[in-house]
Amino acid sequence: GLDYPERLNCVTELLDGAIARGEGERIAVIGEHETLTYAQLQARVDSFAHVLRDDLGLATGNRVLLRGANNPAMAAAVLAVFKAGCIAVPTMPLLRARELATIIGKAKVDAVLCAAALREEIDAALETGDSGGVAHGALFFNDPGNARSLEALAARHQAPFAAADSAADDVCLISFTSGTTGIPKGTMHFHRDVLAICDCFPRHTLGARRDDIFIGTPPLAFTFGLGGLLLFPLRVGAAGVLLEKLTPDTLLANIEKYRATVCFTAPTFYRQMAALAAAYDLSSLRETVSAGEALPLPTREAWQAATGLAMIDGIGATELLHIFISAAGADIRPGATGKPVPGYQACVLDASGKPAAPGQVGRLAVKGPTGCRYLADERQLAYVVDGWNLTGDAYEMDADGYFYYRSRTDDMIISAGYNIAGAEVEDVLLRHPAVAECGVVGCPDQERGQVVEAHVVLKPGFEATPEMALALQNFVKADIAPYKYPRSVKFADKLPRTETGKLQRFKLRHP
Ligand code: 3SK
Repeated sequence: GLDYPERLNCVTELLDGAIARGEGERIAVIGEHETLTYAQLQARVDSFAHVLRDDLGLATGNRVLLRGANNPAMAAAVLAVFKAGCIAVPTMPLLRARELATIIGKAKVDAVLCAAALREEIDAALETGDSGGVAHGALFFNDPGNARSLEALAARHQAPFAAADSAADDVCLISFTSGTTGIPKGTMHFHRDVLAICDCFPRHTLGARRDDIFIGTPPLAFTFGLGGLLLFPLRVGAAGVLLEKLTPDTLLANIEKYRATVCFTAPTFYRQMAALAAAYDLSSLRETVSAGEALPLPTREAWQAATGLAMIDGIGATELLHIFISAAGADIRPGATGKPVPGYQACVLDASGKPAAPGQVGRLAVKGPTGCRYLADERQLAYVVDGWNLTGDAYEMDADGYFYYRSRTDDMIISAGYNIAGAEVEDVLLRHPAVAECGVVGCPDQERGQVVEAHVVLKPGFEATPEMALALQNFVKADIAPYKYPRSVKFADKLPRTETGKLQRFKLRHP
């Protein structure tokens, strides 16, 4: 059972609890430039938490935007926000000023902790006025030479920090997902949710162990990475390797270097790594976890042929915090994502909302210890119906209870593990002076699962040339996170629309 006490601060359990159990001298996080034991991580978290409370003047429930690449300082910053009883609002490192301003405004952010290397876009976001500003200001970390950096202020606080006496169902995390309408959705999660994800997938499916060394690519700002690279290792006294800017080659090299035992990344990475794996000693790996997008069977097979490892596939969602359907070891059925992770229930609903018969494709519905609570968003009513979370995925269940992914049921494009709202890319393209109309959809792609494809009608006087396509791509890259740019641009004379003028995106999609 997942019976947590009514008063609960997740960091007390994850970090302070580990130290009380005698794990203080064990390695907790490994970064490119520093490695911290559990005791050192606790000291860092405590000093950061003092800065939040004593220097920034934050109170329980204040919201702190976090922006940084994967490294020990970013990990300590997230944990410090939880421990101080504040609410972490992690943001993806690639987001641009306009996207950050929207999040700051929507989440009513009170303060910002940002890595110095990523400062430019946050400064621009705060200057625009669209964000509404942050009342308690911004501090920067990984910023040597700055006398008012997070670390410089933290150095003045050596005393232990008493964790905020939070309730198990106090919100500690607002994680943003891109909405299909282009307006990002904030998903709120409690202290108990943070522990619940540690006590479900990693315990029952992965079999996380104290001697594990976790490694992988997802940013800590994405709950896939936050769980897989930080929370899951801490829960069992293991270590997480937190590295910035990984490529398939450098991930393999670092698995070898750190003798990593568990890897978390997306299928696109595994596909590329399979081709390179022979050059590395990967004998330390015991489990590899694929999530973020559907795992194509050829990728599973290529990885297994290259490494001998049977991949653990999983489906998760920001709304549910982490993986809720998966399978490992002898339970793996190639082609299927798996079965509901213990703690979760899943079913497939037909068009009338009733359980579909085995073999029939329908909407996936999930129930469990974590669930969707959107921040001030009426889309909550569509996502959670009768206590079931409708994830937007079309699935089929077989007679043995295995779940098979079929497609997305909404307009979200999933490319190389990134969720991209077509409507958001359309909004940017429509600001280009040459664009009259556009429709953005996902186009199936061997490498990335899907790529963003823009169908564009140009205004009179503009020519549909390769130069124009490139100009539109660069225009998008300059305005929003570069991974959202349309890799394919198709020009058309007109777009398919309903009689009422609504764009028929399904007609733009490839069969
Ligand atoms: O969005 C996803 O695909 C995901 C996968 C695993 C864990 C968490 C998330 C959000």
